[in-house]
Amino acid sequence: MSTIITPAQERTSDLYTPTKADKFSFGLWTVGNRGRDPFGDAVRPTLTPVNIVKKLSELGAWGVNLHDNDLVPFEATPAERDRIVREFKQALNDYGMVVPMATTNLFFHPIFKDGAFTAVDPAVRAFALQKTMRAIDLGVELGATTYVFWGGREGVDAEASKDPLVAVKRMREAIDFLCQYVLDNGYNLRFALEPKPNEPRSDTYLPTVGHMLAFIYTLAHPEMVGLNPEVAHENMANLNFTHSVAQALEAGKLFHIDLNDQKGPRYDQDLRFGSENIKNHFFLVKLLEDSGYTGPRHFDAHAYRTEDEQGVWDFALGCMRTYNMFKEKARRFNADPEIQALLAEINGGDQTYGGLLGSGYSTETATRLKEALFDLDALARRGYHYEKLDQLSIEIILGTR
Ligand code: GLT
Ligand code: MN
Ligand code: MN
Repeated sequence: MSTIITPAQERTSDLYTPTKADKFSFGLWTVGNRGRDPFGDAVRPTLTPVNIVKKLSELGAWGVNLHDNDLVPFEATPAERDRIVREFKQALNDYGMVVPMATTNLFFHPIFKDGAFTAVDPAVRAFALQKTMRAIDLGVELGATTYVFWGGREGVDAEASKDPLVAVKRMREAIDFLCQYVLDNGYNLRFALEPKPNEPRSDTYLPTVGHMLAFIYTLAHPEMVGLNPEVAHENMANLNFTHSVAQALEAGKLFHIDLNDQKGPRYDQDLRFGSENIKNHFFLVKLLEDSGYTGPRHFDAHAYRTEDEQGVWDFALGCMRTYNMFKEKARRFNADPEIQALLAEINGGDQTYGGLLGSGYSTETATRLKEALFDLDALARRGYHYEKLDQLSIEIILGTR
C-alpha cells in the first residue's frame, strides 16, 4: 500500500484486503467464541481448530494463537493429545499458517477459582506451574516464540483473603521459575504479560500496563519478559491505550498486542477492532506503523452474540480490513504537506535554548540555564494551533483529505 489512493479508487478497490504480509493473527478462542455470557448459553456451534485454521487462512490471516485447552481438552489422554497436535500441525502446514503465540488456560477449571500463581492453596500454585510447563512445551512444539500470561483469576473478591504484598511475590516467584524453565530447556521463547484491571475477579493484581512494566524490572530475567497490552483492558481502567503502548514500545517491551475495541470503562467487551473508538484507533495504528513495530497484529475479540458462523467471519475480516484502512489513513496523514508543515511549525518554537536541552546534565549547562533570560510574555502569548491540527486529523480520519 505505498501508492496514493484517490477517494474514488478507495470506494471500489480491495486495497484493504488482508494478506499474510500484514501479520494478522487471531486466537482460537476468538473466532471460536460461542457467544456464552454470564446470562446466556452458547448460541453458535463449536468450530474445530482445523476449520478455524483453514478459514482464517482463506481470509488472509497469518497466524493463530491458542491456550493449551483451546486445542487439547483438559481431560485428554497423552495419546489423544498427540493425535490432536499432529492433525493441527498438518492443518498449519496445509494452509500456510503459523502459531506465533501460545498461552495457558489458568482460569476456566474450578481448580483455579481463587487464581493460579497467586492462589492461597500451595497445591493449586504447584498445579498451575505444572500445567504451564506442559503448555509451554506444547507452544514451543507448535513454533510459538511468544508466551502470554493473562492474570485471569489472579486477584481478590474478599480483600482480607490475601496479603497483596505476598501476592506480588508469588507472581514473581512463578514468572521467575518459568523463565528458568525456558532457559533450562533452551527454548526460543519470550514472555508477554497481559494486564487487566478486573473481571472475572473484583480486582486483578498488576492491573495496567504501567503496573506490569514496573513489575518486569523486579524479575530475575527482565530481558525475557515484556507486555501484551489489550485495548479493552486499558480502556476498562479509562486509560489512553495509545500512550500505554507507546511506553511499552519505548521501553522495548511491546512483545505482543491484543487488538479489539471497548465502549468505555465497563465489562470487557472484546469488540471488533476499530468498531467504536475510531479516533483512538487511528492514532494507535499510526503509532504501531510509524514506530516500526514488527510483531503480530493479534485480534483478541469476538463476534456479537447475535451472529451465526457467517457473522464470525464477517467479524474477523472486519478486524483486519479496518486495521488496513487505519494504516492507509496514517500514511495519508504522514504524507499530507499541510499537516506536516503545521507540525514542523508547532514543534519549531524558539530555538534559542534548543542547544541546552537534550544533551543531559553538565555543570556548564546547569549554569547557563540558571542564568538564561526568558521572554515570559511571549511564551505565555503563544498559540499552538492544535485546533487546526486536530481538525486536519479528523478530516483525514473521516476521509475528506
Ligand atoms: C481471555 C482474555 C484475554 C486473554 C486471553 C489469553 S484469554 O479471553 O479475556 O484477554 O488475552 O489468556
Ligand atoms: Mn487479551
Ligand atoms: Mn478482553
